[in-house]
Amino acid sequence: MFVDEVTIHVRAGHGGKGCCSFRREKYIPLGGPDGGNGGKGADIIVEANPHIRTLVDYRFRPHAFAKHGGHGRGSRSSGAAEEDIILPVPQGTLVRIKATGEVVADLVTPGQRVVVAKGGRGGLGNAHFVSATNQAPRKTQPGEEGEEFELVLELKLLADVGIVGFPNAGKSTLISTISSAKPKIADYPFTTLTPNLGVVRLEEGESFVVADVPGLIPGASHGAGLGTRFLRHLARTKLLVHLVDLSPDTGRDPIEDYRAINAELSSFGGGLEEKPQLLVANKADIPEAADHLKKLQAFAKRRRIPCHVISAATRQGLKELVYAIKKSLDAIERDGEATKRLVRRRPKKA
Ligand SMILES: Nc1nc2c(ncn2[C@@H]2O[C@H](COP(=O)(O)OP(=O)(O)OP(=O)(O)O)[C@@H](O)[C@H]2O)c(=O)[nH]1
Ligand SMILES: [Mg+2]
Repeated sequence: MFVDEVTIHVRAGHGGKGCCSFRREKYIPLGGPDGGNGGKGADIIVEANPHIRTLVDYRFRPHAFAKHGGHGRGSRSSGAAEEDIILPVPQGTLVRIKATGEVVADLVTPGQRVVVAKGGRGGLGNAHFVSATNQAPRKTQPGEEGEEFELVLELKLLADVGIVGFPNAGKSTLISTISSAKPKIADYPFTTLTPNLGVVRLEEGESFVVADVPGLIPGASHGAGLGTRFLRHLARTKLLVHLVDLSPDTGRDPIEDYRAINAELSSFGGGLEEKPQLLVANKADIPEAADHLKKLQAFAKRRRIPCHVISAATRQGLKELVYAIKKSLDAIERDGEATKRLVRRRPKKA
């Protein structure tokens, strides 16, 4: 099960109490105060773990309570400090405090960790309060309370490239042919219900990560189809591959499709409308698609948008597309200016 948002309740441990005690030993009169300090309460830590793919575990285990620190004891014994609790999450997880919305962590690199709830400090025992004027203090401190929060964990997948398009456009077919991903492919809309990631390897040992997200339809931003909730997984991508279905079976116009998807990206916002795009026409192997292809190419030429023509099924144009994607990613990495030349940003009115 793919879960990309959960609310969890975390409570760090309280610090242990400081102890009030006096040394009592035969032949040692006036042994003096010897109450130890309380131990520190355990922290709650969230850590990015590259072996975890979703937040599903927290759906079933939404609470994490860390142990309290031990109380101080006589003979200046400090209370035990308890072991911290580590909550593993997928890379790309954003941690927010539910009440305020404040982002406390964005865990991107493997092993990156952050203390989300601090354990309370242990209280001081009476031995600590000895002074020249008070040689037998009875004063102790209680332990501090551990922090407690409702946290929202939100996964935003890490991918370099996102594939967008109508259902059935061939997004999953494309990711399955260019990458290691093996998603379900079928001849009906909304085959893909959750995002898939695939690694595309180039000959030179270089690679990039592609995300296939569920298809969009007009009105998706208002909840039509599967809505746009999966688009958040494209927020971190550098480039979008906008896949247009050339097949006449759709009964739609590919130029209208292109506009409709862009309109949905714009209403979703979050910078998706600004992302560089590659326009890619799929299903060029279908002979009856020639008309649609011609129309789309003429449109792209007028707008001066490069249009790549492929067939994910017969692999026509895939090698060129992979290299075009790589070239664009390199350009985006190098500088924004080259980006503008190579991957023309979608004109405002397209
Ligand atoms: N003729 C032809 N059919 C294709 C091509 N690419 C995909 N298809 C077919 O189109 C149908 C839909 O393909 P998918 O890859 O599942 O499409 P999708 O965009 O992932 O669809 P959703 O997951 O529903 O959004 C399948 O029957 C594919 O076999 C292509 O290049 N040529
Ligand atoms: Mg699919």
